[in-house]
Amino acid sequence: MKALIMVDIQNDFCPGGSLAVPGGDEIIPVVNKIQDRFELIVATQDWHPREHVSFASTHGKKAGETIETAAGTQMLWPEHCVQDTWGAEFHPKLDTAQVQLVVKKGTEPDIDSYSAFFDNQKLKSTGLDRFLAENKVDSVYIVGLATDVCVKFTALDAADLGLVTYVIKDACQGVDLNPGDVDRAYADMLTRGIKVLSSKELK
Ligand code: VGL
Ligand code: ZN
Repeated sequence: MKALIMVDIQNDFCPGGSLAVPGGDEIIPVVNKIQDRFELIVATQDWHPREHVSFASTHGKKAGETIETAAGTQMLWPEHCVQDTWGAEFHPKLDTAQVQLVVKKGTEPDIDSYSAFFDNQKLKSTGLDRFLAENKVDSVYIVGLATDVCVKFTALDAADLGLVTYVIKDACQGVDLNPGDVDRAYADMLTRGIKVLSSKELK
């Protein structure tokens, strides 16, 4: 069975949001269009408590600065995807009617979670691995925001879990905080055996 994983297609990652990915909303028609090729659809939400460790404001620092944590170097971001706020909601144009599981991640105050599977220290699972196993999913198709952050880490963990992993390039958009981050993300993914394809190549 193959599953579609829609990563963090939330208001804060789209134009008008606090951590807007340029053109983030432009992937939504593509994502909506391909949904009918999948029997199982999962969506993730970045879902942070106030004063989350990943927020620059929590540390009196500026976005783009870093701090050291138990999970390694933590990039600091503007406040985003705060639980139960508009910014954390799915983008209103995203079709969520067929979503069978919503995975909320980054919910612990002191640890960030870029991947849909595990926190950045790999201490806790979100339960997505078990859900996919229970549903006999052997391949996953990943789309969403942002290519060089949560899409990448979700894809790398999926591949590590032994799932055949695809990333649909025209259904992802990156932050590119440092120019070249998106290209490097695709290079890392390809090196790990992840397949990158266009939505037009979907069967
Ligand atoms: C993300 C930065 C911080 C993402 C989440 O969804 O790619 N990026 N939190
Ligand atoms: Zn976040």
